[in-house]
Amino acid sequence: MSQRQRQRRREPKPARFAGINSFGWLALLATILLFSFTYFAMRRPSVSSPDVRKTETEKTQLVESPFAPTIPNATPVLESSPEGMVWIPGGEFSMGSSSTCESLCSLPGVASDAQPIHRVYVDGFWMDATEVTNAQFELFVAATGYVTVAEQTPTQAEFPTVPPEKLVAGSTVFTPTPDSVPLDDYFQWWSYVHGADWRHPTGPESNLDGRETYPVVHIAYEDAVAYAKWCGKRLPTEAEWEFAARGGLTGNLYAWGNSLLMDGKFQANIYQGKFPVKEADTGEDGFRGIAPTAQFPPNGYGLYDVAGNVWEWTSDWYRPDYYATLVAFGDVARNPQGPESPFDPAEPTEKKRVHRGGSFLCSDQYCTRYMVGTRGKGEVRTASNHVGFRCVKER
Ligand SMILES: [Ca+2]
Ligand SMILES: [Ca+2]
Repeated sequence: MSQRQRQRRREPKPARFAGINSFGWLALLATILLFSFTYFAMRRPSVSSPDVRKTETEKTQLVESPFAPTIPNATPVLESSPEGMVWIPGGEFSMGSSSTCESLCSLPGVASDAQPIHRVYVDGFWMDATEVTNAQFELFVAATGYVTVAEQTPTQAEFPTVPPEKLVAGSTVFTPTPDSVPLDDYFQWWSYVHGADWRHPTGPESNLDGRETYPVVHIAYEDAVAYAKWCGKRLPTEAEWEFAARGGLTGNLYAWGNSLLMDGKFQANIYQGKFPVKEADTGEDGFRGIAPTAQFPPNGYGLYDVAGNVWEWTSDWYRPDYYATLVAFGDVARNPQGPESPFDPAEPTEKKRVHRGGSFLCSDQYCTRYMVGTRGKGEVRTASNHVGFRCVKER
């Protein structure tokens, strides 16, 4: 190879590019840009459409969610609220729970009575901001001399098969077990205690000292109705209760959102630890057992303890198929009052009304019915130390 040949190899080879002038460069650049734009436009959806910005999971949830938005009434409140009550505007909402968690109360299909999700309208009303307290119930009893069901001696007519010596006044009290037990039989941790009543929440040796602001318990349905009537109030329907408990939000698992904890903190008095073992409630939420009212943040309407602390009576008879009945009628159910008569297939002879909200004994281990759309039930003359109530008042 000659010196000239070697020199030519080291020199650049401009000949292959020499024909591209500045116009050519621009054209090439434009082609690259056009190709890139077309390529990415085909791969990525336009950001101008909110729907396609959702992830696939979010889109699935949107399609599958049976909850349509809550539409509160816009009617302003002109008057101030009665003492201790807050205004619930009423409106249209989707009612029920889509939870398919079979561990609810360890009973298969127990959440299915809160389905299908259905559309409901309720008028506005005032609601007690808290569960009715011992101090409030004391005022009622002092004024009227009222005697609760738990304080009355049961009659042989009411309980024909019970031996006469066992017909004693009392109520049902949570009695923790010494050791772990299968969670399929609640008789293991509930006892009928002679002398248990609202003044003696855990039995005759207990009292209300220092418990003025605790929710009143051992209240049968007729006791709650009597108190409400004396106050010029009434019990909420189940639909009113759920509309209020949702606090204006749509389709959430809990009254405050979709996470049990908010900023790492519990939002309700429920149960942590091994249920129902003695001294196993760790009180991680701040309370072992029942708590005074209003110890956790209120929901969007200013209601305290709509989840947990004590179950609350509503005025609806209980039937597991009631929501399906409403759906069959079609359209929006307006101010539903519950079924005409009660029926619980699990205990067909007992007359039960709906309980809502769960209690200090509910946990993810046993009973997660502090979830806002789920339902409870109770025989109307049966009281216990984890069931109370709150009232509503019409405008
Ligand atoms: Ca607790
Ligand atoms: Ca409650």
